[in-house]
Formats: sequence, structure tokens, C-alpha cells
Amino acid sequence: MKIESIILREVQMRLKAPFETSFGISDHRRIILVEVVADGVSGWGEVTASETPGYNSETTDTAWHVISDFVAPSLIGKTVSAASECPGLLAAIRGHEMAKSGVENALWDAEAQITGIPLSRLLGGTLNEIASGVSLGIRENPQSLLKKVEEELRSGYQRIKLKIKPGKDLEYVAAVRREFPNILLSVDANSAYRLKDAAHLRKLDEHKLLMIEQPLNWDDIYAHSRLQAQIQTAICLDECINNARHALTAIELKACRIINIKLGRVGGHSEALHVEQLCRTYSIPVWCGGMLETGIGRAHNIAMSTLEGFTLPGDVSASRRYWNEDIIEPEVEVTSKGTIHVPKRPGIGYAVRRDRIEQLTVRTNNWSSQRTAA
Ligand code: OSB
Ligand code: MG
Repeated sequence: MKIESIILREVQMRLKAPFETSFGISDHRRIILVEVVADGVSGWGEVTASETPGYNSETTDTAWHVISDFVAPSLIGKTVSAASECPGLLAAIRGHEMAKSGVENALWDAEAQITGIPLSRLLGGTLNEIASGVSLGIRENPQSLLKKVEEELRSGYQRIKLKIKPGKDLEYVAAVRREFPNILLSVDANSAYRLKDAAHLRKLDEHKLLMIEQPLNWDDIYAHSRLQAQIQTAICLDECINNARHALTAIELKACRIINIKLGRVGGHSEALHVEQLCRTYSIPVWCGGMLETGIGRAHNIAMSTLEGFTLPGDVSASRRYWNEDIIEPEVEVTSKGTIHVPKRPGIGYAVRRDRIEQLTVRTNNWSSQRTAA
């Protein structure tokens, strides 16, 4: 495959409702879409960086800079035999996994289209439908959270995850557990606690949670290993895991019993495959996390979730939960059983709505192999 052109677009989209996590409230998204043209075929990827450096250190603007000044110039005009060669070509760029992931994943979509197979199959996935769960932002009070949980369960979702932070935790979890004694329930703190809060976090044990996601510092695997030894609830690491080396460290240190794989956070499909394989070797269940993606990022998440190691419902939900109108066709839909059908068409398997993207675009940048050669 020859990488003939790379086109960056920043789109701005309003979320249907504000989404509150322990690090802030998001009501609109500034998202970088990446189009990579290889052998005449357009592949699409999405950069999952947030607007602020509250989840990890990347932002929409750092990703724009790193792709524009380093990633795109490293790839334009190159010929590769597979998208899996991408990380090798970008090895000199430290960190900035989300920036690299948006570009690498676009190349995976192009490769699957050129090969004429669904991206899920190119990755080695086998499932025809994946299990879907929801992530619920922090609410004003437990009553309004209960109403939301009930609504999502009625839609069929198989697992409910509650965002928590100090002061908005035990009371909320207890209320949901009392009302729904048997559902798969988990919580996500996005690094809002410290090791000295261990006794407080231990009070979650009685609620039979599937997991507590990333309770401690975003980059502190060691502290999580100390906490896991003091609580029964399984810790799931999200922010801490940027690659398979981090996953191995976490597993060996017993810092978690579950890992959330996000394509952006680990740098793209190639590294996600390594993390999945490692976790399978160690019998650590994995699931696919979400970053309030458009349909393009969602489609990549669906393809990855078809791999054998993804044994828990992910945060991959219907387009309509976040958007009035998505940028793919058809939109991602969830069945009454809480599953998503994996598309059978080549590539990501959804049509990209160029007209709508055009309307939403606020800036672009592009490279073509001719320009580099000149
Ligand atoms: O930690 O999983 C997270 C959204 C933004 C930043 C971090 C996280 C989340 C979510 C949303 O939980 C999951 C989704 O996209 O549905
Ligand atoms: Mg998380």
C-alpha cells in the first residue's frame, strides 16, 4: 500500500447532554478525523483526545500539532505491506498515542477495504455481535441517576457503569444496587482517589461490583497494586495502560484483575492486539473503553471488540446516546438484547457521510505524496 495522501479535519459536535466525570464536564467535542488515501482507497480514523488534558496528557490541539509536524511527514509517500508496520515507522515519536492511533487506524480501514474484508476479520476477530454496556456521567442526585439507569436497562444494555468521585460515590452506588440487585454494575473514578482512601473504597465491596476502574493516579501502577491487596472489588486499569509493557507490569504487580483497552490510549490497533494477546495469556479479561467517539471511532471499537479476549461488555453504545446525528451511515444501533451487530462490509463497514463532515469541519490540513516529492 502506498500512502498517497493524509487529510486532517477538525470537526466540532455538540453532545446531546453534558457528560460529567471526576475531571470535568464535557458538552461539546472537538474531534480530529483522519483520512488516509492508500492505493486510491480512503480509510478513516478518529483521534480520541479530549479538549483538555484531564483524562490523559493529550488534547485535540496537541494531537493536531503532533500529527501535522511529525506523524504525517513520517508516513506520507511511504509504501507499507500492512497497517501493522505503522508503529515501526512512528517509533521515534514518544507518547502521543492518541495522535498516532487516529492515523494508524485509518490505514487499517484502508487495508481492510483493499483486501475486501471487514476490519474485524483483518484484526483476527470472530464475533458477529458484541456485548454493549453504558457509561453514565455523574448526576445531580441519586434519584436522577436511578431514572437514567432504568432507562438504559430498558434499552437492553448489558452492563451499567457509574462515574464516581469523592462525595458522589457510596450513596449513588448503594441506591442503584438496592433498586437493581442483580445487574452487572461497575464504577469508574478516573483517578479521583488516593491510596489513603483505601478504607473508604473498601466500602464498595459490599455492592458486588464487577470492577472499580482507575481509582488512583492516572500514571501510578504501583499504588493500584497496593490498593488491590486491600479491597475485594476487582480493579480495572484504564488511564495507566498505554501499551503491552504497562499491561505486563500491572499484571505482574497484581495492580488489576481486568484491563480496559482503548485504541487511542494504546496507540492504535497494532498495540491493542498486543495488549489483548498478553491479557489472554494471563487470563485477564479485557473490554473496550470509549471516549465519546463519533461513529468512526465507534466502528473501530466494534471491530476490535470481536477479538477473543474481549469477554466483558464494553463502553461501545449506540450513536444516538451521544449524537443527534452521527457522521456514519447507518448509525450504530443496539439490539434489545444489548448487542451490536458487527458489520460485514469491507473496512470499518459503515459509510462515512462526507457531506455532514464538511458542514462540521472547522479546519483542515493535508499532505500528498506529490507535494513531498516536489
Ligand atoms: O474513563 O472511560 C472513561 C469518557 C471520556 C473520558 C474517559 C472515559 C469516558 C467514558 C465514556 O467513560 C465512555 C463512552 O464513550 O461511552
Ligand atoms: Mg475509564
